[in-house]
Amino acid sequence: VTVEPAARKASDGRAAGAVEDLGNYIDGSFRQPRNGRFLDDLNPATGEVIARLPDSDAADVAAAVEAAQRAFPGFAATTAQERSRLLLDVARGIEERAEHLAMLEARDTGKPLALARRLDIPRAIANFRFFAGAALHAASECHPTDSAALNYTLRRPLGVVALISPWNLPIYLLTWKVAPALATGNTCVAKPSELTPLTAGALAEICHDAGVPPGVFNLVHGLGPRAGAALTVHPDVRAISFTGGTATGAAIMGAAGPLFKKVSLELGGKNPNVLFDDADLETALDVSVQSAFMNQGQICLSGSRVFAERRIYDQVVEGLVARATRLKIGDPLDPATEFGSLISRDHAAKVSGYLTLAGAEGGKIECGGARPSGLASHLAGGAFLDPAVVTGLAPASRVMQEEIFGPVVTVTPFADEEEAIALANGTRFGLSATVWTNDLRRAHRVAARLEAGTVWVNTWLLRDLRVPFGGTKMSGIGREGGRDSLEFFTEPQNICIKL
Ligand code: TXE
Repeated sequence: VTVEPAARKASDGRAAGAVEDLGNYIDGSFRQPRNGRFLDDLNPATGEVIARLPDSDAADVAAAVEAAQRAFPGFAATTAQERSRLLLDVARGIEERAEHLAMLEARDTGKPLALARRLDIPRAIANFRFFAGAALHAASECHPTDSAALNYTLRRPLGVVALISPWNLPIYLLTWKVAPALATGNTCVAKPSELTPLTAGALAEICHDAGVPPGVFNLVHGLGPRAGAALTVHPDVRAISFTGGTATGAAIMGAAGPLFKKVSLELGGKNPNVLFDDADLETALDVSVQSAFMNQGQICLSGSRVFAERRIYDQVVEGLVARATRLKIGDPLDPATEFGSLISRDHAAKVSGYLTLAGAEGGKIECGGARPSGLASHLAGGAFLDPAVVTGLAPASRVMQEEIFGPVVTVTPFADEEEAIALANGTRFGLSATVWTNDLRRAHRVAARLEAGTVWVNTWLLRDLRVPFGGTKMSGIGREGGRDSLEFFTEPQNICIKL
């Protein structure tokens, strides 16, 4: 069953030419928020309003959770084959609309269209294909108690799960949660970032067209403290998978704790990128500039703290500055653009504030930090900022300790392996780390001592969807990916049979 395009939007009948009103997607249909209120969705590169999204509140959340609750028994009873096929159909729907989705993502986030085409949309497809396969391969354990008993473990879906996603990789991260939630037979309510609602709305259309039954995938737009918070405390939500800032993660953990909900939190990072002097320096620098500035530095896995062995320190600073200043900055929709707009002017102001602070903390801004010159006039209202390389800061400085989540990388020299490890671990975060060396033994030795959920050696952002993904310390709790996702979204039940 497909709905007519007109019925897909919660239009309030405003004049043609007005921006589109997005709807919540609840129980298989697009609806206006009950309170009738909408928020503006901006294109951060131009400042123009490109859509309006529901400013949903607890009433919309309740309707979505109720629909998901009603749909749960039926969906939980589907076979793994059926769910796998459904996920493959969603993947195909994304693939068929890949170009449209890439365009939506670039307009909504300010990221280069080329990046959305290369990274975000292919990954959304891969997430659905991967968990379509995983659904078929899931197995459970058996613990024979000698000849006395046989224990086996059933893994049941949880029920209604809440999926809360951020603005930096909107469809990439939302599908990373939706696909395993549905693969394991749960029903869900998704709450995408209020800053980037467009691809989530398109995903609802794709799920609808793929035949995902009403109530299985629900989407509620709106503000974090209103719609998001209502979702996290709803008594019928059994688990929360959240990706976003550490402060928000703490608020969610605080709200969900007394209600004993299962939570998986993927939070911030301040990831070390350690270059030893035996590394293949050209490759290390090419990848390090990506690691620092891809997606305008707004990736939780960004290598925002570079540590360079003293002998190569000057080369590293020069190499990063040369590469950063060569990045092609401009209109995200120009396919040649490598570096687009930040998510908002507020966020750009926050990032600029850190550069001012870097100066006050004794740092030197080697390049970047200003508004790029020569931008086209339609980008005059955009949230642009030149990528910045900062040196001379103390490891305890705020700029080296706090997640900036923007195009700012610090470079710090180190004397030896011990110091490199101490500097790398010297933060309250622990999401990822990168090590560059051609010494095999050192690579293993250092990697094992780094306090990070993921350590890359001589690479960055190389992701295998089977591996456990997540952070230690203030970077979160829990792991997702492969078997970890299947386990998060299911409840183990032990059955003990006396023999
Ligand atoms: O993220 P939020 P924001 C970091 C980054 C950034 C900072 C704040 O440093 O500057 O976080 O960004 C929803 N209950 N990261 O404010 O608030 C919100 O609506 C339930 C790092 O944009 O964490 C959105 O859907 N939900 C990060 C989602 O949480 C709530 C990615 C994420 O928003 C809520 C993004 C609440 N009380 C930001 N408050 C990464 N490391 O990947 C907000 N939300």
